[in-house]
Amino acid sequence: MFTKAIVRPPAKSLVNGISSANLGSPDYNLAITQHKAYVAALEKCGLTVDQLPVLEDYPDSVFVEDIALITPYFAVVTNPGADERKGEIEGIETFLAQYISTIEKIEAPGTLDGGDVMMVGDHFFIGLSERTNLNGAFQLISILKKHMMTGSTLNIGDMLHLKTGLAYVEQGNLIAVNPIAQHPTFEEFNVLEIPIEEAYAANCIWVNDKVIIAAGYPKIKIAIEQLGYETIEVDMSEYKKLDGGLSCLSLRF
Ligand code: CIR
Repeated sequence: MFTKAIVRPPAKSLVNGISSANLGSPDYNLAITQHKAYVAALEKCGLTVDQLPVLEDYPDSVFVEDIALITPYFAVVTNPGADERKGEIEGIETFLAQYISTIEKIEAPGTLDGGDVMMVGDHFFIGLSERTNLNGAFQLISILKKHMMTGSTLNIGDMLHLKTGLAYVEQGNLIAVNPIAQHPTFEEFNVLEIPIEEAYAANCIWVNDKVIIAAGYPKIKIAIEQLGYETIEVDMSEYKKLDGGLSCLSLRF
């Protein structure tokens, strides 16, 4: 069960965030409203939500998942793969030290974005992407080993991050889009394949037996409810414009 989450409210500079979505520029005021609703959804799942300071110099800093990983035993500050995002990690180590005493780091030339890391119990699947390189992945695997955990890598093709098209919602259930849904690594899971027109919603989050999903994707909502989970919908339209999904907006632990 999770008890806490960390988020970072969007900066006004959000409108200049990195994007390949071709959906136009996000509306800052609407992004703020949606962020508040996202925090409310986490609170509804029983989490206490702490906020990092807004970082005006970093348009993508709202996507806080990419700069750290938090496990029950230690945290990892990443070295984000996009040059324009590297400075987002400033101050994060001190902030995390209030919750957790062991903090590890991914160092250059290794790069790693938290969005490429999916935790399944004590095992971490690490997507190799334009943001996460082999060096960064191997650094994470040796950190995990030190703490009696394991990690493995997989290529994710042209997705931005591993979790762009994949979510583990506990009890052996994986939500996934093709081709990642068919990946042999995930053979042992109950894979719920998401139709391509709802691909964006594959990035959902399990929080204490509820699943928070992007609003407006009815097929995935029904499918997740059929697995036995209560769903909570939040509008993600402004973050979708920057290739950002639900998981990217928080660190949960
Ligand atoms: C970026 O390209 O870095 C942001 N515009 C989106 C990051 C989304 N983060 C995630 O999937 N974990």
